[in-house]
Amino acid sequence: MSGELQRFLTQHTHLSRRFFLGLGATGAAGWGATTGIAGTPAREPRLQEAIDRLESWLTEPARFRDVSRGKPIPHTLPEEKRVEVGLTRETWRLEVLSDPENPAKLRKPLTRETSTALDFAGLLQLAEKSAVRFPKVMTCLNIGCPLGMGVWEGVPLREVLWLTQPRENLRRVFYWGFHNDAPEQKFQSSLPVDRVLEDPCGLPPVILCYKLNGEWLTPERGGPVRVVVPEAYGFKSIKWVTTIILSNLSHANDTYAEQNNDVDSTLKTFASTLNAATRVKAGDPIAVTGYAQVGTSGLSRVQIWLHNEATDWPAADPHFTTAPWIDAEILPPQADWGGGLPDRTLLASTRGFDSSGQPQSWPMKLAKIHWAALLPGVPEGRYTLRCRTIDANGQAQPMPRPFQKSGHAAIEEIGVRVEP
Ligand SMILES: Nc1nc2c(c(=O)[nH]1)N[C@H]1C(S)=C(S)[C@@H](COP(=O)(O)O)O[C@H]1N2
Ligand SMILES: [Mo]
Repeated sequence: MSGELQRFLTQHTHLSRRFFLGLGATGAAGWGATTGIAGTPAREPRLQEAIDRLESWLTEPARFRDVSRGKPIPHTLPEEKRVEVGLTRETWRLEVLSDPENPAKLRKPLTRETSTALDFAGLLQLAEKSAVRFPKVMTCLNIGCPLGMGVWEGVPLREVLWLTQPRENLRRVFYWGFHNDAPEQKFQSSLPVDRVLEDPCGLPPVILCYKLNGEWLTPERGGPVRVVVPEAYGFKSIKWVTTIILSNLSHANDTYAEQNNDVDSTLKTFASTLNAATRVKAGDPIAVTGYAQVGTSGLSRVQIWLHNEATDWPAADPHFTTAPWIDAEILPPQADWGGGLPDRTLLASTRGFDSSGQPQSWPMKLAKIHWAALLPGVPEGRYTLRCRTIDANGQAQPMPRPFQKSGHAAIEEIGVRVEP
């Protein structure tokens, strides 16, 4: 490391510490403060302003980003066509069949032919006893950034599986949705049967989902019924589900694998910025806000680092592990959860929340959280702003799973120009 770089880093770290020690954490507006004991100084105004502009925790169903295949895309079909093909609550049917190629032994498959396919009323009947609700961020493995954050409600898939009275030779479950009756449009996903039957490590169950944020699932979000797999990337959560196959196949058989994707990957922990000025004045503190996806390995810290591009970074440290990262503040839950919840008491019966509707742990796993930091002012120059997470196992991004095809975890880089 050059002497100049060393000096810069030392100064940068020092400044940052001093800055942070002086910062209180009293939340104004929607952001209640976990650390906001009476008497702590308010946040620096420009930081507070950036925090107040942050998105809400939950996303309104209509504001999710949509990732839908099909020609035409099933949710764009006119209402009468949707009625005809079973894409409404009145006409939906779900078949649960044995795989002809790798048969599982079922006493009572649910078929259209024998009029035993499950209808929506039948699903709601199961819901009376076994409905569950849980928060989950929907993220596309290929796109990387979350599509939306929701409270998903449904019936554990195992309840429907048991209706078929399986006896033996059952190792895998695969499933697909309506795809215009065109075999080449079929988009299927799959799970080991064990994951359907049991919920390891405190995970919520895999569900047949019919509500999002307390409202019936819209056609765009996969309604009337989609699968939702809590810990998985979006492609496991098949929309417009019509067919479940119980199979003795011993390996994954997801359509998504064709794009070189790692179809067994679970949600990764990573951070991204939402607000970062790309042009600032020398010496002015820089307010930065962002979100983190809390993957299956949890989240312990979010950190940021402003690197002066005039100084090279040693190639031997491609993940910047020795950089003078500083901790951002992980923001407490907002007073208003957003997402268009019709009834705030919904959260009181949602996994991860207590009976008063407060989260049982924070940052919450399989969800998004938000963070904020104020960087001290720096001299004129070109800089790169980076943010990263450190998961609950102490692994810093992009580790422990740096490969793009198992989900996005690369450290984000934003150019910042500091002007005189
Ligand atoms: N039937 C069907 N289900 C699907 C898809 C699809 O194209 N068809 N896309 C999948 C992918 S790749 C993702 S990332 C999520 C996106 O969910 P969303 O559109 O509700 O945000 O849906 C999944 N379920
Ligand atoms: Mo996706």
